[in-house]
Amino acid sequence: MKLQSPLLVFALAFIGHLAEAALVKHTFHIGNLTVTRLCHTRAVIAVNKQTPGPAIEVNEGDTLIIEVINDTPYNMTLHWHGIFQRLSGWADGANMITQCPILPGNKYTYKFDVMGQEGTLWWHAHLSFLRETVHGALIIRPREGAEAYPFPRPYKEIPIILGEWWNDDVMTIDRQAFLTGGPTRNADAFTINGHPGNFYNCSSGDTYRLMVEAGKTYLVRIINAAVNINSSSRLPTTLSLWWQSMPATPTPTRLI
Ligand SMILES: *[C@@H]1O[C@H](CO)[C@@H](O)[C@H](O)[C@H]1NC(C)=O
Ligand SMILES: *[C@@H]1O[C@H](CO)[C@@H](O)[C@H](O)[C@H]1NC(C)=O
Ligand SMILES: *[C@@H]1O[C@H](CO)[C@@H](O)[C@H](O)[C@H]1NC(C)=O
Ligand SMILES: *[C@@H]1O[C@H](CO)[C@@H](O)[C@H](O)[C@H]1NC(C)=O
Ligand SMILES: [Cu+2]
Repeated sequence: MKLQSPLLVFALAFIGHLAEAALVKHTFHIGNLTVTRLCHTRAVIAVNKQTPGPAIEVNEGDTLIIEVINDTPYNMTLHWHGIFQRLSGWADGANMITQCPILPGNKYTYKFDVMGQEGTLWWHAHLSFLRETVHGALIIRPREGAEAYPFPRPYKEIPIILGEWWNDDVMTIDRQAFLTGGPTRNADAFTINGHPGNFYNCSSGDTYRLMVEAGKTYLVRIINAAVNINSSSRLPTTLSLWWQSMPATPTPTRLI
């Protein structure tokens, strides 16, 4: 499934290579988005008014260019989780480690080549708890595209992003934890593609639903974007509940 058409600026023909390496360009406007979950309405920080944010899709060998416009009152960086950043360490997005933050009202362009890796990666904000809602999939297909998968091409590809939701402003919660020296309180809900599911108070009907066609093969790319390690340890339960009525073939994955 094409999640969001990236703007292909132009393709560079690589002499001696079968496939062409493309330049994939995105513009990420980061700002407020009003969201209601568990009967609580609050402003979250989101990319292009979406949470999860836009999925980035590239082929191995492509060059990614992401222009980030920070329309939030917070310092911002974006980290490309799992990207090797060969010869582009400065584009890694680790706040105050590989770069100074993008100040409120400013912009910054990340540019790096995606080399020597394929699979399901993701991107997220790398400052305080902003990654609660500032995250999205980064899908790397083989250089020759989906036709080159080592298995029959699936009918559709679906990213599933596991995350968390707090009823109150996460930046305030994180700040209070910092000031008191205590831990940040646990999330009020786990989410699947931004939705908490039926089992919390006041979440009835707010579920991510994937409609499937019988007899077709779906490639589900699962990303754990949960903020707290403690919460993450409980995620497998969430997942197994969700899949309980589906026959699925497990595929080995590597932790990155
Ligand atoms: C974004 O949301 C915060 C918190 O509700 C609010 O203080 C701020 O004014 C909003 N900013 C914009 C540009 O709407
Ligand atoms: C934003 O980052 C700058 C360093 O580049 C720092 O001086 C400033 O205190 C930061 N602002 C906040 C709100 O953390
Ligand atoms: C739902 O609310 C009730 C009453 O406030 C509380 O006892 C219960 O723990 C809540 N359940 C969840 C899953 O938050
Ligand atoms: C997180 O988990 C560890 C180990 O299980 C525990 O010691 C700690 O208290 C937990 N922290 C929170 C905030 O729940
Ligand atoms: Cu990361």
